[in-house]
Amino acid sequence: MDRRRYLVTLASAASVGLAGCTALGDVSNEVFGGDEYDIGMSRNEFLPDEYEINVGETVIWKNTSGADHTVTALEGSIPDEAEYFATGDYENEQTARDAWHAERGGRLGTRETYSHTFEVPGTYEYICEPHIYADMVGTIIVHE
Ligand SMILES: [Cu+2]
Repeated sequence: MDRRRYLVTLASAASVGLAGCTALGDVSNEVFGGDEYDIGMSRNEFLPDEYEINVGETVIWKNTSGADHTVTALEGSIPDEAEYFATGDYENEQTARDAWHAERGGRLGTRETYSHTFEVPGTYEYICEPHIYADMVGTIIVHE
């Protein structure tokens, strides 16, 4: 818990510091290097594929492979009250999935990260749109 809060704070501070400094995009790897993420993405798996947190915590995904991935929540498999989430910040699942096929929208490239804060308890299922055929799916369980 303490480690997570510290990292999230650190990450926010770093992105503020890097605003307008995109030529140094690689600097973000220093912040998220090593084990400073929660869920890695291999060639076609979320690692771990099941992850548990408490309400209000933030999950950080990192693409630890050479392939492009997405994090795309399954609208019918998240709590009713929950905010929809997907890389690219699309409003709903259909838009997110269509965007990937149209223009690789929501693409998370190698070493890029994505984070989402979970405010509603329950079970959330999500997929990687480009690798759903390989069963690249994940579950987040959020406890009260
Ligand atoms: Cu994938």
